[in-house]
Amino acid sequence: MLKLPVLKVIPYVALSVVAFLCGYLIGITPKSQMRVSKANIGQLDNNGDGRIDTEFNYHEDLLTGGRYDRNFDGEWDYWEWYANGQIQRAEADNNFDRKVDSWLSHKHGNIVESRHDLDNNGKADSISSYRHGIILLSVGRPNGLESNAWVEFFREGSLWKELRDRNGDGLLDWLVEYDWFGSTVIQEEITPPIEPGRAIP
Ligand SMILES: [Ca+2]
Ligand SMILES: [Ca+2]
Ligand SMILES: [Ca+2]
Ligand SMILES: [Ca+2]
Repeated sequence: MLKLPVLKVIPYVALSVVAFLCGYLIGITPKSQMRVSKANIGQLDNNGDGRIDTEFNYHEDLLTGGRYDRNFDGEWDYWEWYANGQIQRAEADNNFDRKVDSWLSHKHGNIVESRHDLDNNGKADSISSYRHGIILLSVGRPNGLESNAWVEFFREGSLWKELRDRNGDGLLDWLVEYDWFGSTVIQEEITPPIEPGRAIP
């Protein structure tokens, strides 16, 4: 029969075991199948096709980078860079043509800016800004054009207003507004047309 002091210790031991297991799970749950090599590289085959499609890099237990093959075609299409364990920036090939078409910047773990190449020539055509990780504004400057060809406004992550330069004269001349369901509620000519710089808050 167990003596009293031993009985008193049992709940603490049980608690320690639970805490250890929780920590273990928190640390590795998403990477439970991961192979970690001596070179501090962790690799995963998420779809089980025998090809590595996710790779993490570590330095002294801190994540320094990652790359992903999201469509499982054997080509990396998303890259991330970390500092002090927090994501700093990422690049993506969103149409899977093996050319990067999106560049993302992060602060305190949240995305703050993204640039996108819409016509696939390697040059960004739009710049989006975010607050608390949620898109606020997107400005279109096709291939680095001096003036803005369009300005899009978002509320709670949904597009609600856009101003466009439809005739390419460098002035925004067309206004469209949407409701919460994405239906157009206003669509009209802006008269007189406005300088793109004035459209941005
Ligand atoms: Ca795979
Ligand atoms: Ca891929
Ligand atoms: Ca691409
Ligand atoms: Ca472009």
